[in-house]
Order: sequence, then C-alpha cells, then structure tokens
Amino acid sequence: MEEETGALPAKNDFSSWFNEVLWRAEVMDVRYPVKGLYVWFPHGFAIRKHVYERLREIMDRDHQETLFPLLIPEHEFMKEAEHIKGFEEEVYWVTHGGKNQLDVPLALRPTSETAIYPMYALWVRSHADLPLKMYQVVNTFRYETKHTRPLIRLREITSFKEAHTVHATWEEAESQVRAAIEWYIEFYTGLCVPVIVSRRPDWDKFPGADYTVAVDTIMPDGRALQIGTVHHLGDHFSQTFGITYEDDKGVQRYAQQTCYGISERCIAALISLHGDDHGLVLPSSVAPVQVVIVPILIGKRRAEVNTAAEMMEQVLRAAGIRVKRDIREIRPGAKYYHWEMRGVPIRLEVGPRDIDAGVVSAVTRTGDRSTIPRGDLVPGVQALLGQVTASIKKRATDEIRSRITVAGNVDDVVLAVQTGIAVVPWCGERRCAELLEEKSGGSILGMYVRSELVEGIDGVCPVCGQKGCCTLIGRTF
Ligand code: A5A
Ligand code: ZN
Repeated sequence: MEEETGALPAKNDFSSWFNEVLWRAEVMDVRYPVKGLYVWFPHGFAIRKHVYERLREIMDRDHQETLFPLLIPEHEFMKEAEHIKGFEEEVYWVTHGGKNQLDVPLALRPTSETAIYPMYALWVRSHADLPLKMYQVVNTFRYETKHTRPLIRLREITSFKEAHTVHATWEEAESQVRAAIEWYIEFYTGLCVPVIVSRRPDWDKFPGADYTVAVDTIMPDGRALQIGTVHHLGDHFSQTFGITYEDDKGVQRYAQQTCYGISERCIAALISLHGDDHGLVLPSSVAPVQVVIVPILIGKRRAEVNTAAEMMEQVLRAAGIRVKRDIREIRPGAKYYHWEMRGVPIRLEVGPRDIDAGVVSAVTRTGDRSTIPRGDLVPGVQALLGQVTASIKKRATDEIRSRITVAGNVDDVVLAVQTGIAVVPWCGERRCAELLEEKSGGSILGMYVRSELVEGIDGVCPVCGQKGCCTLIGRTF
C-alpha cells in the first residue's frame, strides 16, 4: 500500500480531509472506474462489520432478517404512481440477457418496496399473519445526478438496511414508526453520533409515503446529513399490491405499512464527527482494533520485551478485547502514526523500563497518557476504553450543540445556517419557507420531533408573524 508519510489536511478543511482520510485510513478506495461506486478496503469493511452487527442486534429484537432479489420486473416497479415519479430518474434498467433483449425489462432495486410487496401480498392472509416485520441489508442502485461522494451519495449503496412492516391498523403502523425512531436513536447513541429527528415537509417525503420522519446529524462543515428515515406508508402500497387481510369479523381490509432505512452514511457520520487532524477516532464498540501493543525494542532486552508484549496480547484477547501486536520492523513512531490514522482507541507501549516498573504505558486516541499496573491490565484497559468513548461522545455533543441556534428573526436564521442548523417557529406556509430558504441558502429539514441537543420551541413565524411550530432549517448534503 502507499507510503505512510505526510499529514492529513486539517479537519477544518472538511471536504479535503474527508477525501484523504478515506484512503489514508484505508476505509474506501475511490479509484474504481465507475462513477459513484467505491471499494471497501478491509479496514473500512471491518468497521462496517462492527457497525452493522450493532444495527442487526437492534433489528433482530423485533424483526426477521430476509433477503429479496436485486432485480424487479418493470410491471411491478411501475405499479405505484408516486413511487415511480420519485424514482424513475434514478433507476438503472437491465434490458438484455447476453445478446437477447429481455421481454420484461428489470430494474436494479433503488429500494425494495416493489420487490417485497408482491410477495407480502401472498404471505398476508388474515389478521393472524400480522404484524409482519422484516428487514434486509443489501446493495441498492440509484442513478444519483447530484455530486457523488464515497459513503455519502453513492450510485451503488452497498449497505442499505431496509425494514418493511405490515400492520392491521394505521395506529399500529404509527407506533411502529415511533419504535423505529427510538431504535435509530439507540443505534446512533452507540456510535456517539448525536442526532435530530424531524418530520419532513410534505414536498420532501418518501415517494408513496403518508409522511416521513428523518434522522439528521450535522457534519463538520455545518451541513445536515440525513442518516436515516422512517416512513409511514399508510395503505398506498397495500392498495396497489393487494396486501389485504381478513379481520376477525371476516371482512377483507387493506393492510397499513411502514418502512425505514439506514445506509453507509452512518459510517460517514461516524468518521466525520469523531475524526481529527491525525485520522480516524473510533469508539471502542466499533473499532476493529481496540488496543494496539507496540513493543519498544531497544538494547539487549528484546526477547524479554517481546515475551511481555505477547503475554499482554494473550491476556487481553482472552478477556474479549480486540487486540493487535505490531511487531513490524519499523520505527515505533511510524507505528504510532499508522494506528492513530486508523482510529485505534488505545495504544499500549511496553519497553525495558516499563517491565522493571511492573507497568504498561497507555496512550488513548483522545490524547491521555497513563500507566497501568501489569497485574491490572484487563480492568485498566477496559476503564480506558470507556473513557475514550465518553470523551468522544462529549466532544461530538458539544460540537453539534454549538451548531444549533434558536433563531427569532430572519437575520438570525441566515446567520445560523452559515455554521449549522437554525431552529425557528415556522407557520407551515410554503411561501414563508421559500423566503427563509432563499435568504439563508438552507432548506427546511422538517418539523422538530425530538433531540437531546435542543428543546422544541414554538412562537411566531419570522416571515409572516403567524403562529409557528418548531422547525429546522439547514444546508444539506
Ligand atoms: N425504503 C425506504 C427505507 C427508503 O428507501 N428510504 S430513503 O430513500 O430515505 O433511504 C434511506 C436512507 O438511505 C436515507 O435516509 C439516506 O440516509 C440513505 N441514502 C439515500 N440515498 C443514498 C445514496 N445515494 N447514498 C447513500 N445513502 C443514501
Ligand atoms: Zn409564515
């Protein structure tokens, strides 16, 4: 791989920093020769594995995992009018098998409603089959015309977790929406990524949904990134796909549905929020390597130091800690640089002097140096891992909180949107929204639902003076 020298661009030059850190930390290789498609390096893929294990653990509590085909026949894709309108510009079509033109063109799923719901129509017969709750983690394809970027705006989304649920009543579907929001908040809390939840305005909802609730975070350049969405689909799809059930009185009814999704944007947020001028900074829950041991091999006591390092590795591994011993024949400084770039939470150094003192030197990725008595290695490391995570969480929360401003007038909105998100009472009128958007360069994210970062406020619309509800405005990716 490339020579490991040179500094990253400073993180306050976020766009350059993001592009560089992806290859220097070996997350994604952007050199694949198709626009909008990128390659996971093994280290990036290992981060993905741990992140998605956490997501699966949460989903498995209330859903069954499944797997549907990638290809969707045109006649199914073309059934739901709003859905078609929302996606037709973004669909890749498979039209040939070898040299033969296909009788039925096949869409590469941009999302899987039209693959899954014809099957749901066969699976749902009576109220006893409900609720039905499934999810899959798959690749999806969207011919994005906006600027593509690794992990953020892809044409092949490689890690699309989509859940699809079916319920007897609209209210039950609504409580599923609320539960999904809670799971997403829990998931992002585990990644130390603070989020704001809002209900998208009608013009920005998912094609075919009754309404859409989105989970956003704020990136280091002040732009909001949508990192998850939960949609109440009502009976729009069940009407077009014939998903009906017989209720307990023998009456046929249309089912009510929800769907919700998260993509590898969750990893974009993880990397962008926590990283620093030296590279990735990962919470221990998702760090592929939680502890790296660097033996300091100077003078005559090499064998002794190596044995001590080996024993430390064994003890930590036996305690379930993901540990790596770096015995490459390169300078310790080069090893420090290497593992800092990759976000390893703790580096342990052991040399002759540490052995004599019966300790190990520990340096956390968040900058704290300490010594751990050899006999307390496991509890000492566990405590430090907890400290690193707590300090990552605090830093991210402080940072994002500082980017959210409650704005009482139009000028305040303009100012707030320069560095983050404005929280403003908006009356709900489209023309007031347009004025606010035009002046600030941001867009309405939606009506505030909840966040630990800011209280919802109501008041009067700064444009027309009518009563307004708490709304978020920001620039977006
Ligand atoms: N079927 C529902 C779940 C759905 O498709 N919803 S969605 O269109 O909103 O996508 C779910 C999430 O995927 C979005 O909230 C966004 O975080 C992410 N996403 C959408 N398009 C993306 C793209 N081109 N690249 C990366 N992530 C994307
Ligand atoms: Zn107004």
